[in-house]
Amino acid sequence: MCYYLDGTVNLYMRPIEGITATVDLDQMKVIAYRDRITVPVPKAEGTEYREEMQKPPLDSKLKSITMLQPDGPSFSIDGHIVRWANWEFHLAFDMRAGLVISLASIYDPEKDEKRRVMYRGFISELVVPYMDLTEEWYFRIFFDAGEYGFGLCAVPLEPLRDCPENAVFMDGYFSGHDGTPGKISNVLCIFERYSGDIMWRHTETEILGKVIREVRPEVNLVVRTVSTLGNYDYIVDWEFKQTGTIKVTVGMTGMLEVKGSVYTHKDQIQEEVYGTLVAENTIGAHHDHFLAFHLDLDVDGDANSFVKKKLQTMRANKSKRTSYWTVNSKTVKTESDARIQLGSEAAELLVVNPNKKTKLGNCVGYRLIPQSVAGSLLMDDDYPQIRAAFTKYNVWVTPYNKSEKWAAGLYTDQSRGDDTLATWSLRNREIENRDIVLWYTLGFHHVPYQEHFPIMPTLSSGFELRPSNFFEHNPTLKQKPPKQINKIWPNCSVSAMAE
Ligand SMILES: [Cu+2]
Repeated sequence: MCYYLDGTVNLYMRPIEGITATVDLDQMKVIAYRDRITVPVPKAEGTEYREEMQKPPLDSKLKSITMLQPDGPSFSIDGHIVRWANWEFHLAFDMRAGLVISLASIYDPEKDEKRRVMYRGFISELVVPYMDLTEEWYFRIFFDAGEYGFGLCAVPLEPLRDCPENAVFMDGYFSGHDGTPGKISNVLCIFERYSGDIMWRHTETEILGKVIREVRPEVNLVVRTVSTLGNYDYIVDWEFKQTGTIKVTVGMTGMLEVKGSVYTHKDQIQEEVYGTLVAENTIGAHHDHFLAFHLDLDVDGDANSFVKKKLQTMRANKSKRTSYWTVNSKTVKTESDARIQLGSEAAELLVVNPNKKTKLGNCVGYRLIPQSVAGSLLMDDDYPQIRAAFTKYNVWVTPYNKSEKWAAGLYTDQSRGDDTLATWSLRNREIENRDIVLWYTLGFHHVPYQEHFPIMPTLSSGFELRPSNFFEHNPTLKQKPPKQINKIWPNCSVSAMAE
């Protein structure tokens, strides 16, 4: 791919279309060169995104803002073990997966013990297939973890910008292709997030003569990493909540992959252009982002089962109502029944420990709450789909196997789709009451819009792993909320600030 750097640092917005160079990597030679079509290079004007390069006047309506923790953070880091509130987990950095969370356990005050939730969780693969069939574009299918290294492409985080004032940073190490150790400074940041949200609350107004109000503010612990893969930047947050929830959010920002075009107005377009005109001579190409999460949950031990609770509509007979819904719970026995395309039916998806029950007799579990149900729209016989077959389903469950880590195969670069999550799952192994891995494919269909030019505002999605009959009751009752900060500045009050 060729880009024109003149007049901008936003080279991705100035593609030189129509050129294909074929390089023999063994000989390190260009062995073929083709200049097929002539298309105007989009202009540099309007592609600048740096603050100092914007022409005045700049809008400065926002006043100062910060995050304060006068007593210091509430977490501690011991080597790579992080402890915060009721949580403990290990942080690692991997050149292929990026951030790896392992040995995540939560303290249960009722049992007075730490209970394992997740053995290991990481991004196994990230694929971005483009939907343009022309000669210079049809092959643009990027496996960002397997081909480029989601960790290798991680970038140093900038204090006060990428992470808030109260963040602590950690470096990442990897071995280069010749074995030389490499380092990425500040590759992870760890911070407590308080954004004014409510963990839970209630105002009781039904008791005559008094009002009872109880509000618990939400404070969470976030581990963040950012990987910049060419034009795109991925912000990955693993967030731990006192309620026992692990929330993962992936934010996408950076540059669209755009195509140079002869068109300057939508009315001129009479052919399939495989995208949206986002600026003059600039087409933002249709594409997807699919992230495969490897979630090796160990809910209270490693013998786990996958349970599908279908919500079924029932006809009511002897009632003034005609219908209701009820829950039909089924333990999934083998891999084939655990492949799920989300959105087609109402169901709760849980990983439970069938050998451990609450005092009330419910199996202890964690449930997957997906935010996105997007799955691949390509046909099964399309080459990108064969290689990225994990995108066909949003949810898969496999028995743990140490060689099954990378959803698009160990050797992704020249893969033909014979070593993927989909091919492993074809063995249809038993997954009941054993060490299992839950795979969630987080998908984004990306139809570009003009606001994504010249740099795209972050678009986020993700999932939650939420305790479900894991605790005997809401586990946060005895957790004291953080101290209110205005007490340390007696002269500063809300009303004074309002003036
Ligand atoms: Cu995109």
